[in-house]
This record gives sequence, C-alpha cells and structure tokens, in this order.
Amino acid sequence: MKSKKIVSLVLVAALVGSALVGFAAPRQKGMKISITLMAGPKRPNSWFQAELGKKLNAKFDFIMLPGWEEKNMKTNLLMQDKDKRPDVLWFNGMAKEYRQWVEAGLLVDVVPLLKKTKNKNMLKKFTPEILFASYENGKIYKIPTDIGGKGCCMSTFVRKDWLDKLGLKPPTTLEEFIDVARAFTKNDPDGNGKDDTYGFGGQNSGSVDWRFFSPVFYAFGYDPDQFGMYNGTVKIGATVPETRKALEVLRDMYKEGLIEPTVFTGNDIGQMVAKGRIGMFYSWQSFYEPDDTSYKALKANVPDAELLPLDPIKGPQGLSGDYPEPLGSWCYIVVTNHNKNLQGVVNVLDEMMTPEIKMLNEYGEHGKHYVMENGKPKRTIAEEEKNSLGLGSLGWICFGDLPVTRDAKLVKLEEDRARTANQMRMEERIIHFNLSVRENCPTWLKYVTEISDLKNEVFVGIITGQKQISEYDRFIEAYYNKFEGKQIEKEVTELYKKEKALFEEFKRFYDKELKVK
Ligand SMILES: [Ca+2]
Repeated sequence: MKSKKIVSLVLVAALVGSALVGFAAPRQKGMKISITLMAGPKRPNSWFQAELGKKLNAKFDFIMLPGWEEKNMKTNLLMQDKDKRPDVLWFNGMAKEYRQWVEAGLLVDVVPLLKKTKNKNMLKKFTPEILFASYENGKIYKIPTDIGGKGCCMSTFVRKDWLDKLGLKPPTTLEEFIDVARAFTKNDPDGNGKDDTYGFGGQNSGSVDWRFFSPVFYAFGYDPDQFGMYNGTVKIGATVPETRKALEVLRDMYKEGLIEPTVFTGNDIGQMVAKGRIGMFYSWQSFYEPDDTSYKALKANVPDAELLPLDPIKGPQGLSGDYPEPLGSWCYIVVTNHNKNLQGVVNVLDEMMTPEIKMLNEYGEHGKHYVMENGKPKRTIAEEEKNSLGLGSLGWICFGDLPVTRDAKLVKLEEDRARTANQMRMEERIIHFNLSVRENCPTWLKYVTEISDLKNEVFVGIITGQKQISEYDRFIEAYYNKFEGKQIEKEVTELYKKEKALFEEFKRFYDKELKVK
C-alpha cells in the first residue's frame, strides 16, 4: 500500500516536472479568456501568452487562426459551436458572416462596457472617424484594431545622389519631374557608362497597380481606382477628363523610354531600388527607414546612394496629393456572448491597449530579450527565439505607439505625407466609403470587374503605345452605355450623401456617449 503510494507520488512528481519543462512560464491566474489571433508566429502556450496573463491577471487561451486561405473557414467553425466559440474573435472581411453574427445575437454591444473600463484606453484612442464604420443604431459590435497609422503610408522618392551628380534640383512640378526622369534615363546618373537606368518605375505584383503611377495621376487630381467628387457628382477617377491628360503624359514618357517597363509585366520594386535601376518611384514610406532591406542593399552597392522623399508633384493646375489611407480599420475584434463576465473581458482588452503591452508583444522582457540604446529597443535574442517566445502574437490587435524615440526624419516624413494625403481627402478627390459600396451600389457591383478589366486594357494599351488615345473615349462611351455609368454615379453620390448625414448623427452620439472628457 505504502510503496504504491510512493510510486504514484513519483509519477506525479515526474508529470509535474515535465509540465514545468514544457511551460517554463509561471501558472496563469485570473479569469479565462480565449482569443483568436492571426499575426505573429502562431505558437500556442508560449512564454508571451503566460506573461501577458500575469500582467493582465487573466488566463489566456490563444487560438491561432491558420493562413489567409483557411482563416474564414476556421472562424466560421469556431463561431458556430457555442462551446468552442472564443470570447474574443479577430477578423477581417467577412461582411456577410459579421451581419449573421449580429443578427443571431452572438456579439456583444461594447458601448456600455467600454464606458465602464478603468482607464478607457480604447475610447481615448478612437476618433469618430476611426469608429464610424463600427457604429449602427446606437450600438458598436466590432472594435477596430491595427489603427496605428498616421493617414498615409506612401511617398514619392528620388535618388538624391543622382540629382547631385547631374546638378539637378528635386522636382516639384510635373514639368520638372519629367525633366529629371529624362536626365536619369539618358545622362548615365550612376556613371557606369551603360544605358541601364530609368527615370521612373513602379511595382507590379502580378497585375498593374495604378497607385504606383500616383505622381502623374494625382498631378491631374484623381486616382483612377478611387471614387472622388467631381462638380457635385461622385465619379470613379478613371472616368474624369483630367485622367485622360495624365494618360497622355504617361504615354509620352513611356515613348521616350523614361518609364521602366516591368511595371506593366511584373517585378519586385525592392530589387529595382536596391540595384539602382530606377531614379524615382512612388511607394511605401518604409523605404526611408535606415533598416529597410532594399535601402541597405542599395547602400551596400553604392555607399553614397541616398533616397529622398518628395512632396507630391504639382500638375499644370497646381493640383497634387498623396494616397490617404481609409480612416477606419481593415480588421476588428468582437466580443462574443461566450464569456459569463463580459465586462471583465472588455476590461482586460482595454488594459491590453497600452504602450507597455505593445512593447511586451514586440520585444519581450527588458534586460532579458532586449535592451534600450539611445531610446531605441535593441533585441538581444535571435529571430528563432523571438518566435518560440510567441512575440508578435498580438499583432493587429493591441495598439498604441511604442514608447521609443523615433527617427526625427521618419516622423517628419509621416507628418508631411499625412498632411498632403489629408488635403486630397478634404478636397474630396479621393473618397473612401465606410458604408458598404457592395450593399448600396448594385450597379457598380454588377459591372465593377468588367469596368476594371477594360480600364486596365485601355490604359496599359495607351501608355505603351499599343492603342490610340481615342480608345480612352471609347472606354468612356462603354462606361456610360454598356456599364450604366450614369446610374453608378447616381448610386454612389447618394451613398456619399447618406454617409455624410449618418456621420453627423454618429458624431452627436460620439460626443454624448463615447468622448473621453
Ligand atoms: Ca548607367
């Protein structure tokens, strides 16, 4: 009897021992919260999961969503099963499913819960613009996340060292932009004696993306792929007469050989920048970061190479702009009816949205996983350890700026571009809808694929000299006749008016119910 007991004690000790080996982290206490996660290394039961629980006094169950292809299916399965339904769900897209969850009563209105949180971290961060897409009839069922952006992620860039070498100034007008592009193409700016550089280039990840042509299109006021206000009517940018003029400029530039041609066939812009093939381009602001892979590779090839961000190029009528990001979010979290302590869940979420937790998520524990040098965190662990610790798991969920000193040049670039992008938004030359275009504009929905295909075929054809500019007029004719363009404009303009009125209503609700005083 006695020996049997000893054996079982030994067994228990062995089990506890192995459990401790598996979970080097301390045991979790507090309320249980399950949450689905999409970002990060997708490691369940990680150090980070336990550490987060310790900090927020909660026992977390991280449910990792699979890749982009399967995430919706897994999400649907979890939501359908009342036992497996997570307390907090991360999602993006899924408009139809979201509607079904709301109607089936699976989601919780977080308005009264957010108002009762101790520090109101979320409410302090949410502007009416950020929250508007979540609002319906006095309720909020989805919480926008990943909202750290400053309003614009892109910029025009020029090779400053090439400008210096050829004795040129940074271009400000479209005329100067073309002159610089010409010099970069024809005057051997890299000094290798070979005709191997282009004035202007852009990215093509499998299809033509007109955003990369923004310096020319925006100089004429509009984005071919975005809605904008035109003489009191909301139109798609491809159909306004100014866009025809932009196409003529691009056609002439292409004919002169100033545009790097793989922008129409497929390429990797990072490689082109790194190899010094193009002298100007429109792309992500992250190219300007000293740690950027492409910039570093460029510097390794040409030590005095320098990328300079430019204010947007001004067109003949003085118009210019940068691409404004939509003000809402691309992803959300919802609180489901699964947990018995809903206020507790929202309290924990609210305490998750702090710079400290953001720092823990990105870098781990100070002194153990990173050190601070000149106000900047520096990892002291390898990439693989970062993953095995589960760092980054709360990506696209927790928000708040990292409490670190940022490069003044980068901060200025962000502010400058936010300003020039916001100008484009204020002048209503780019309109992002919060209400669903899909639900409100049936005619647009009916033809959008055909319109887009025809536009791409005609625009690429004209720029590359395969088609005459008169093909643009045929495109417009098709837009208004075959694709019922007038009806599209009517529906989209009505949507814009409806949205403006609803936003005013929401702002009154926000000021009364949600604004942190
Ligand atoms: Ca050359």
